[in-house]
Amino acid sequence: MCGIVGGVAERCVTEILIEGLKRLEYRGYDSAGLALLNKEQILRERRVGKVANLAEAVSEQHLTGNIGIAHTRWATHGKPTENNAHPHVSGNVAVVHNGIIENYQELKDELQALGYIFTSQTDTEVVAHLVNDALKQTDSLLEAVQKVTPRLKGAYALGIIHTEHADELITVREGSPLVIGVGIGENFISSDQLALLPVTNRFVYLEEGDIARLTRTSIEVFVNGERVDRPVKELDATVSNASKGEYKHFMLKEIYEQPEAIQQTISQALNGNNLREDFLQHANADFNKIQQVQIIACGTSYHAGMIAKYWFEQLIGVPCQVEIASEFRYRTPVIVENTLYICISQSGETADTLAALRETQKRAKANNINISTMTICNVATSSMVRETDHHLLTLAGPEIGVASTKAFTTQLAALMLLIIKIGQVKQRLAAAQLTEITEALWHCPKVILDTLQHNTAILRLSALFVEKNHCLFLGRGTHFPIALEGALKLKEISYIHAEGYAAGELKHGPLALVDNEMPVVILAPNDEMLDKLKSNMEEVQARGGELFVFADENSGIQEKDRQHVVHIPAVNEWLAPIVYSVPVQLLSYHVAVLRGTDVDQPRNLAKSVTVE
Ligand code: HGA
Repeated sequence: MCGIVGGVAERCVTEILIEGLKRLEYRGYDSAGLALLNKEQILRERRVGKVANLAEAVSEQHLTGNIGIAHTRWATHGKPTENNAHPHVSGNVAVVHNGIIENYQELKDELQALGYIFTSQTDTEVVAHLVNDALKQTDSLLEAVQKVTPRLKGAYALGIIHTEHADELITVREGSPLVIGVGIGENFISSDQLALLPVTNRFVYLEEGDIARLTRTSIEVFVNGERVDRPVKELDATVSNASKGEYKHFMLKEIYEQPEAIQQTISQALNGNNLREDFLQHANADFNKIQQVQIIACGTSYHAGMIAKYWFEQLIGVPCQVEIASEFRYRTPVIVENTLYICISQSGETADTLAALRETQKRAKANNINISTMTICNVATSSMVRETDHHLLTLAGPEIGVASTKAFTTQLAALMLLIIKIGQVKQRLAAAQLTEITEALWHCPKVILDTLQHNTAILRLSALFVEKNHCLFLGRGTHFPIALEGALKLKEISYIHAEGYAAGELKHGPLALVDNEMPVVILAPNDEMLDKLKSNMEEVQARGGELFVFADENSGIQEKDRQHVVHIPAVNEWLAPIVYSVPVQLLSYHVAVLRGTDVDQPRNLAKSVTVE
């Protein structure tokens, strides 16, 4: 999604802004731009494509300034062109914006009637003109912005500068993430703190509705015109700067980081084969009360939720529903007393999931219904963590590749820890089962390491996908969501059309697609569904389909004509979906590299989907 970086300093901020934008590149974008104030002039440069193009233009023209705003755009309104790239300028005002102004057309009509000329098709440009217009009534840039924001419908984060206020930067957070980076004699803004780590590790996390005025030496935050205090938080120095190290792509690095990420995630909860006493301790009373679980998530996180549904119901007998957030938030679902609502999101900022959470909380409150809310995410400072009763962090470290890998497998580990916890609080988990699962959790990083040893075999198989246009992924039980996840990974980064199916559904439709051009990926752990899965494999082979099977080493499934097999080390049945995620990630990765796509920033996609 779009990124914002801005700064007000004594030194020139050009390099800081460009470096910040580079750090936001992983989120996906289509164009970039910046505006600097210099001698009461706005110096603006915008380019379609990579930040490197912008950096080149900026350095050729020696653009300097000690206050500026910059942006990577992921178009929602208007094509990815230079004219549509941010910052947008009106008179002496320059604006960058993340999010969507839903009532922009109405505002645009009004502004055009007043004589304002629009030079882009974006929704954002109305903000620049509105602030410019409001400055006819006041000399204060802050007041002008405060006048404008009540007129904007939708979700937005803004950075605004003005030539006649050459020492201040105004920022707004309303439904789209925005943090302030606190420096010494300089202050910054960004939509993601990662962008500001080279200049500070001290942050002010704005809340929805906050408007802030930054100068070099001061930060003032306002809500409805009143000054409010927002604490400065120091970030743990271990939040590492993102670099690819020895790996060609972030995605590959993140695939290989999974054993450690899972180990970290487990370590926060387990002491040997027991749960740590302090693990989610403050949630005990709520967990005791809950009668059912509703998971809300999008994309890969939704697949993690689907697997958790099997676990919640089979392991501890707690009914569990899972729903895509963009559907849940708009369908007025019945809010049921004593339900635990779990939001799963890598960033903790996913717009649809956050909106679904807020809607649920609002309706529960209005109707006096007792519910609990919980977040599973990878960012301790995220909005979801702040806005739910409880949270459980995946300790995966920053995930930069757009296609989620380690965030997904650590979400699964976290969900299993949560299920153990709820099972224990509600006395639904036998001691023997607790030991079986905790032992298997500790063993999981090693099984993943052993699975990663098959990388070369998987690379060899991936060459057979390069020319294909379609692909099916099949699995049963907890491996049905892994089939969906495998298909999602393949389409996201290799652009091959792929579908995931529950293998039992094959004969109800997708079998019609199978011919000798159709690769079919099978997930075959050694579980009670194995024999049924073998029958489904026969059905595919009988129609000429080519099988690519990730099979348990003890499954009895062997290589034969048009049946390629990679044997996966034996793994506890409950945790098998975590391990079987790895070969499908590697397969998608290698196919994408062979097809020459932009693996870490696939076309049209973005990390941390902060617009609806
Ligand atoms: N609506 C604006 C900004 C889009 C955005 O925030 N994307 O993540 C535009 O289209 O320029």
